[in-house]
Amino acid sequence: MWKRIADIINEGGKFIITTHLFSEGDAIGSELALKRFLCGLNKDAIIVNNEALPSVYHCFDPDKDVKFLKSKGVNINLDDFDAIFIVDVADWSQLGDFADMIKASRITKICIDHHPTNSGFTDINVIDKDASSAGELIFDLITYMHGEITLEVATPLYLSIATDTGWFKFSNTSPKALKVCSDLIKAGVKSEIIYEKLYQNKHLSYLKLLNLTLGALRSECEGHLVWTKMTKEMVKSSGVEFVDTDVIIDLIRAVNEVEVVIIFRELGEKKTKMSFRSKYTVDVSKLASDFGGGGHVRAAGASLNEPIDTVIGDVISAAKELMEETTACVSTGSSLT
Ligand SMILES: [Mn+2]
Repeated sequence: MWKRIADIINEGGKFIITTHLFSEGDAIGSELALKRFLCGLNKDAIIVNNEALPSVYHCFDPDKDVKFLKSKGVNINLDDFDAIFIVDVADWSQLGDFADMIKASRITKICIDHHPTNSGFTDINVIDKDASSAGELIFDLITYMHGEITLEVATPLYLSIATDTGWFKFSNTSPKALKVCSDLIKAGVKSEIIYEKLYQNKHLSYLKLLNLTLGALRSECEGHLVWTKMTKEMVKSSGVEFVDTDVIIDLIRAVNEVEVVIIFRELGEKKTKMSFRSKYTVDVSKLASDFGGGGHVRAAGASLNEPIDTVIGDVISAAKELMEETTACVSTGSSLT
């Protein structure tokens, strides 16, 4: 699985790494770990994303290695590179404006991903839907190439695995994921500090946004489907800089009868992003795919170029239909054994 990629790394000298829009822990952790590994092999490697690094992740990137495609001074000619690594990305649409530029170039395109909806859209695809995270796959690549798991590589890899498993709560918390994290902690990773940097540094404005979002909560299917929206006005009036929807999703999912959670986020007059989560029965990746997105059975997302209120109507109808099909309106609960 890794041989072709290892050959390309060994034979090449200059690489570029990118990830999806709305980059989060797994995306950024995978990029940083891969870059640091490649630089350790005396290769040139740069990270270029569609958007600036969200401020909550700045502490993981003290050297400012994550570049923003459209910022001044970032002038990329893809033909100068031996290959591009596209990590944690399931589909071209997740790459925003960068997708057309990548598709138009002759650069060797390598995708390393774990989303089951990934159809293998690049030249070389390593897609392992059983991997907890893209970071776990980067760990595999490094160990395949007999690379050393230094602390500077281990920290972003831990960020990847811990965030994508919801801090070891979700069903992708596999023996392998825990084994890899055990190795990462042995390499010196400080789990509690990563947690603190990510989740315990919020501003009071965050509670204001939480209040507004919870105030807009709606439920359908006798409470099995719960959704809310986050408009630009809500974000602006609360004063939040970086919107972290995961905490809100977790709060809603804590309610016993909730099976599906949907958060609609207004990004522009005609741009809406959706996050889907489910607990036991509903495959939300199907729902996301119906609206041009993708993801996992229990966590998926999509973006549409339509106003938020139009999107809400369409998506909620589709969600209710899917829930009826999967008879999820009757909560099954789950068993420890
Ligand atoms: Mn991921």
